Amino acid sequence: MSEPIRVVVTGAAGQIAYSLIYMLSRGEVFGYDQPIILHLLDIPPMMEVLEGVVMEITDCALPLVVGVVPTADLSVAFKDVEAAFMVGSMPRKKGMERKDLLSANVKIFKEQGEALDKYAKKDVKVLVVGNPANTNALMCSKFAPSIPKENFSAMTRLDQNRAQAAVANRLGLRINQVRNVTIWGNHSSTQFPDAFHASAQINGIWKPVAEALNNSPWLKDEFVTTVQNRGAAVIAARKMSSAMSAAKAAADHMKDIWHGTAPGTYTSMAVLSDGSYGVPADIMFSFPVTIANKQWKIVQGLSVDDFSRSKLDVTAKELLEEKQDAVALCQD
Ligand code: NAX
Repeated sequence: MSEPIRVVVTGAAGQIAYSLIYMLSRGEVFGYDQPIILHLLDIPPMMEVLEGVVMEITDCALPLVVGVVPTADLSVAFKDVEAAFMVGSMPRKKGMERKDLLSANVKIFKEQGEALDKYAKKDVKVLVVGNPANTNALMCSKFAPSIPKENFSAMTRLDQNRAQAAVANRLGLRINQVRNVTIWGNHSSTQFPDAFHASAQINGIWKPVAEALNNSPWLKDEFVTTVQNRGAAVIAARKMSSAMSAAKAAADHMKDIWHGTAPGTYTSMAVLSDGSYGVPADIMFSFPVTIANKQWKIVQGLSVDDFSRSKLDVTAKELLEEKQDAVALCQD
């Protein structure tokens, strides 16, 4: 067996973490022969709840979990971690303006970025889940200057999984008979779910999804809005936000970072824009990426027609505004 790695989950007493911790502990992300030491961070009022989570981890009798460190102390939580799932954040409360939410979260991600910088391994891979995820990831990386910016990403994998499932459902296929559906931009309702470069396996042959759907207008309207609003639909039905599917997506995202993407496939994640596809640089924008040796590369050369261009521009504009607000809040 290899040496254990230290993995931190923030917001560890919350509902996404409750599913995620189990997936990590089973070996689904880092490998079925990779022992882990779980660092579980939450805020002081949640320590009793977190103690209950620790009891359950113990009672699961999981052979890969060789240590559990519950804490509210950032210096303990981030010490020597090689992977960080940044799930904890301030939820939007009644009467809260978008700016109030951003303000609370910028403060959290500034402090946690500084702690990562100080205590984590320099090759730590940081996945931000807590909303507003893209901008939180940007701010987190800015306050961790000694860690490569490429090591930070934000999660749009849940949106991608939703989009892939919607296409598979429409075509009556299994989930793994659809590939390369992309989410562009922000993890918000301005995101652009794009199936124009996706393929579907029909009778054993891979063909473009648009062709399989006879260029149905569905791809430009209902598909896009359904994926954009899926989170709200889950809340309306469950009276709570997506948790099991969000945890699965976080596991998928980090698994791809750790083990790479399969040949011929790519995945979506929000990473620091380098200006590809005319997207402004220095925002965390979701792109299609391939991953090898724990390094991502933005997939180049996909065609962007006028329809897609306008969608990319809308979501980029929102991210630029979020960034401006976040930067201003840090100077206050
Ligand atoms: P919960 O409210 O169940 O859990 C959040 C946990 O974070 C709580 O235990 C809370 O005490 C903790 N927390 C708050 N401030 C903290 C801090 N400063 N340090 C450490 N922990 C802190 O929320 P949950 O449903 O688990 O969702 C967590 C976050 O994921 C939310 O911001 C949510 O909006 C976001 N999501 C992001 C998604 C994405 O695709 N990027 C999808 C799912 C989810 O909506």
